[in-house]
Amino acid sequence: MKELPTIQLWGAGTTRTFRPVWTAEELGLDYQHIPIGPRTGETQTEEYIRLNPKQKVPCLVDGDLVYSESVAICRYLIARYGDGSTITAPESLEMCAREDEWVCYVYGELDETSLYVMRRHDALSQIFGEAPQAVASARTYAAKHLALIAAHLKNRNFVVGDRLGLADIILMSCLDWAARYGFDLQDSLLKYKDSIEQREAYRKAYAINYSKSAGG
Ligand SMILES: N[C@@H](CCC(=O)N[C@@H](CS)C(=O)NCC(=O)O)C(=O)O
Repeated sequence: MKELPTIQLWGAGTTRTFRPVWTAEELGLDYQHIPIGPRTGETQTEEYIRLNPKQKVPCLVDGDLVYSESVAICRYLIARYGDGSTITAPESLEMCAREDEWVCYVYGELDETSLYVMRRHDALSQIFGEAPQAVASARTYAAKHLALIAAHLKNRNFVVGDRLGLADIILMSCLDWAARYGFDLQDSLLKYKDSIEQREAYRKAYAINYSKSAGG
């Protein structure tokens, strides 16, 4: 009987679960995908709570190692399995700091502060409460930061350096999310998005992750 891969990726259907799946596809990893969704009860089983007491997706299991948090999972996979041929970790301290700067910025300002606030207080308002003012203000806030990112991406193919990296995984997943929320993306963002969408690993991961349900 064929042995199961030692890497398990738990979670499907959301922007956050897309990131590890895409990273694993870029790295050409052999992994088992367990497509549980948030708010379905699937994160509340005893087995899953043992892995991730936060009861959130995504979660990675690699042998004895277990990590939650989409950024941490992707960073781990790239550092452990990247061979420099597809997605790469920066080589110098300075470039690592530059990558962190972009990852923290995009994750903090676009994901958590804007898009997820919109999701919590609109589509998920039955859980988190209706807050139209917060949703409108998060939209304006996201638009401001999308404009700054658009300026950075003029004449660039990737967020940092000249290869796909963690910052691209986080940004592209947020741009998909922003597009679903009807943001008018600037030309440089559209060009960047179009070019990333040509990647086979991106397309495969998109099909795997979003065959369940789309969300934040
Ligand atoms: N900061 C976490 C966020 C994880 C998260 O909030 N996941 C959502 C789905 S996108 C979830 O599992 N929600 C279920 C819940 O909050 O009960 C990450 O980036 O992985």
